[in-house]
Amino acid sequence: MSEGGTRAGFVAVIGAPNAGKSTLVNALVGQKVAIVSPKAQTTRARLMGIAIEGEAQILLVDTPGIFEPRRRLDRAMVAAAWTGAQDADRILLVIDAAAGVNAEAERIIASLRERQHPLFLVLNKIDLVKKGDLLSLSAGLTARLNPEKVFMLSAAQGDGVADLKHALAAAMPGGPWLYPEDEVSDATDRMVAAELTREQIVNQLHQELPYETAVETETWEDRSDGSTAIRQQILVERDSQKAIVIGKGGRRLKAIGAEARAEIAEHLGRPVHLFLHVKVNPRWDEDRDLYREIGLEWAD
Ligand SMILES: Nc1nc2c(ncn2[C@@H]2O[C@H](COP(=O)(O)OP(=O)(O)OP(=O)(O)O)[C@@H](O)[C@H]2O)c(=O)[nH]1
Ligand SMILES: [Mg+2]
Repeated sequence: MSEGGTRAGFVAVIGAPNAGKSTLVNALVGQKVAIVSPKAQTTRARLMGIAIEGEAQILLVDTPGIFEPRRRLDRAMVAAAWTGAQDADRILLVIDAAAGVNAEAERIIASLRERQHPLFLVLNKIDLVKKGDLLSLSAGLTARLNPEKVFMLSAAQGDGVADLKHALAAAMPGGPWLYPEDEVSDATDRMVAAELTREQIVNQLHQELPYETAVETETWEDRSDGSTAIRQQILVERDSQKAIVIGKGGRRLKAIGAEARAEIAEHLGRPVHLFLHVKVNPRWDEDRDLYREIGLEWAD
């Protein structure tokens, strides 16, 4: 890559929980770097996905959804999202066009109006809405936020993603690339592995439970036979939750482990032995070490 025409910059992807931010980051990168689920509050910590378009390197900061924080973990998540936005060259505000401007989106809009940060507006999930509704949503938001550009797309189906990528590339400042060209994210293998297990928990379990769960890596051993042995601990807050995660005769935990193991092996490109066990810790969300492990700053 020649120095002359290169560009590189940061784009903070923010929005309400479940708007499709992580899906969009994966679509822009062209592979899965962030976990996704139909439930709100899936992303816990900032994660950078790296997309390349022509001479531009676009560093996409996927952030936790912004919502009204109640407990410490919430505050840390919301703080992580706004910190991601602070120094970005562009903020990409993702709105779920099917949900419209809900209370959570309303809070974010109010905050953005105060910040006056260069903004691209993305109306996502257009596969779910009628064109007329989309246009009035777009008009209303444009009047309030004055974005530099507006995109209507479907992150899940890929429609409109190429246009957005192109426009982001053009908006990046000139300068050398900040990461090697084969790098797709800033997450360590250890973090990716824990996230892939958490993704299975979120997707295979119901109700509030996923939110009250965390995954911690205990040991990681790259063996001489080319395989990797990983021991992870699933933290839950109550005994009753432990029983649900384990399931009848251990079936649920086995299913979570089987899917996670396959995904981790694919990510690492080597065979994986995954050992999962469940531990009850009613106050895991008050454990400072765990925050560090999952990439969050302690919120006072
Ligand atoms: N129909 C449709 N569904 C979508 C689209 N984009 C994302 N989704 C779905 O919306 C849900 C949430 O997607 P995520 O990417 O996890 O959303 P997020 O904004 O990262 O959510 P948090 O991390 O919880 O804040 C998932 O079930 C996605 O498959 C889209 O363009 N169309
Ligand atoms: Mg997410």
